[in-house]
Amino acid sequence: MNVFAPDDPVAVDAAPGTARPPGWVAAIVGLLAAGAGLATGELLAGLWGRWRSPVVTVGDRVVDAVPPAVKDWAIDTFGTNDKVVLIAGTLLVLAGFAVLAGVLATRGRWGAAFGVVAIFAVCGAAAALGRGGGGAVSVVPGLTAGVVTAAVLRWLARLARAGWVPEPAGAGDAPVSMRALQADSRRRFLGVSVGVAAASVAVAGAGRWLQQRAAVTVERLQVLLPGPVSPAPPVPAAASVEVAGVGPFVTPTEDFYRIDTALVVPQVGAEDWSLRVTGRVDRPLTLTYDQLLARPMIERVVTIACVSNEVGGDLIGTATWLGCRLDDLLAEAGVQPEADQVVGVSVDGFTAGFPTAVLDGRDAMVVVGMNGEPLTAKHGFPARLVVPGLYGYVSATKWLSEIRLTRFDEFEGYWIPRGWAVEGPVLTQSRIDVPRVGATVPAGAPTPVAGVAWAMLGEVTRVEVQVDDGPWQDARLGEAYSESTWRQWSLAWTPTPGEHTIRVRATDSVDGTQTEQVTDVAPDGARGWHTVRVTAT
Ligand SMILES: Nc1nc2c(c(=O)[nH]1)N[C@H]1C(S)=C(S)[C@@H](COP(=O)(O)O)O[C@H]1N2
Ligand SMILES: [Mo]
Repeated sequence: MNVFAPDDPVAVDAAPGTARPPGWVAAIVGLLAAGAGLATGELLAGLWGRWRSPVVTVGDRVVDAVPPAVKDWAIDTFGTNDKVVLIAGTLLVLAGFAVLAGVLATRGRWGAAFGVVAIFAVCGAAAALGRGGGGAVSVVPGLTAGVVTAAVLRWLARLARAGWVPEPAGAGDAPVSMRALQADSRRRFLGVSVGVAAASVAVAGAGRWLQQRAAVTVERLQVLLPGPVSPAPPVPAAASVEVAGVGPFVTPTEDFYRIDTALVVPQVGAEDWSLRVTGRVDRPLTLTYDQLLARPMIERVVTIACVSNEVGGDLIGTATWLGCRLDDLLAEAGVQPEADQVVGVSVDGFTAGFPTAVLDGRDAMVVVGMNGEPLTAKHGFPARLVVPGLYGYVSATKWLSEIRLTRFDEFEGYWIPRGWAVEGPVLTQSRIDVPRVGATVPAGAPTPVAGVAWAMLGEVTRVEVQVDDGPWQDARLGEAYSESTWRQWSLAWTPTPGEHTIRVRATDSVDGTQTEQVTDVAPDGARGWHTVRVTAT
């Protein structure tokens, strides 16, 4: 029985269980096979806009599925790197199963090995379905990755099995020729492994490069935004308190906070994009990007905020938005009387809904421009919603593909079943930007205390500052711009030497003064006074 012939691995297969490549060989086999499959997935994702990387689609599903507590922990621990950590975590789990498939395959347990691969291929394919609007074709990268993985797994495992055949009893007597053959097989296995690894890296690299090239960066630079029929009133110089450390009144786009569930920024080309108005409307509408740009545009300076913004946090920003009025668009579609919710649907599957009653004349917009330029991909190119007064999670859908008129008793937006409040009006807050937490300030000299405050129902009428247990002092307010924007404030303070605690609280025209107790951000936004401790020397 010629089970040792390296050129005839089938002979080895005929005797399952005889070949026992060591663990590290099995691991290499599994990992390289999985790597080759994933690389193919990346390549396909780069070849056609409708296909997405299986790693990213699975990662997206993981993001959707992790319990809110784990997600909060990830954001707390890793900050905005939480996404990188999730991708790494997804890959690590995958690596574990790849090794398992390698062990099974190198032991000739082909059925079990391919079963493991099939489970992953099906997961990858299923994850792509119904997300990103790619339809049935979106399963192709996941399934192809599975087929490539299985093929490479079989190829490498057979080579490995030919290279590590147990020597017969009395190993010392093994014929020299047999040893030479085995050594030869092992060299071949290692050579092929290196080749597969190099090819995978090259293919994955090409795929990533193609995906980048398809990015909308170039396309959005070619967009010529129309001018507004109703421009934003200019921001008066006095809206800014001109204190170093307090940002500009209008936040530059590159400094604007970014929050979304997308693992990689969706690259949505304007060419094959359209916006549909659907659901409980008399006349469903479809608008191409050009048709959207052809509508009368308004320009408004509006502050938007995230419900996850802790007291003192920076998940808030103000931009000059350009877009068409949402109420006009919905009037054209004819909202049916029983509809009580407007839902924005993103190309990436995210949804956010708010009451139709919110459209009370405020400047809710389908936005195409931010700070004088087409939206960046990060902030929702080609179009997003902005609704003054509401937290982003219920209103500010980026990469908008559909506006669906529905009812609260028939549809819940993305974050609602995950424990967040159904309605998300922005709560009144104030923040100390200078001095920074833990700063050292000169004792005996005037030093500015300054920051921002916002009240989206009504306006900020007063901001007060308290140092240690002293009296509450009125801060000087920057000029008010509108009810939908924050207000800057400042106060000159001459500290005595030692440690000090500074607090701030705002008063708005509707709800009065902010409550003192600091609360968690869930389920409807943080309350409480922002406090910083500093040292004067
Ligand atoms: N498609 C999509 N749109 C989204 C989100 C998202 O996860 N996906 N997050 C929302 C949330 S929670 C916020 S606070 C705002 C943030 O908008 P920005 O990233 O432009 O600041 O986007 C909203 N729009
Ligand atoms: Mo948010």
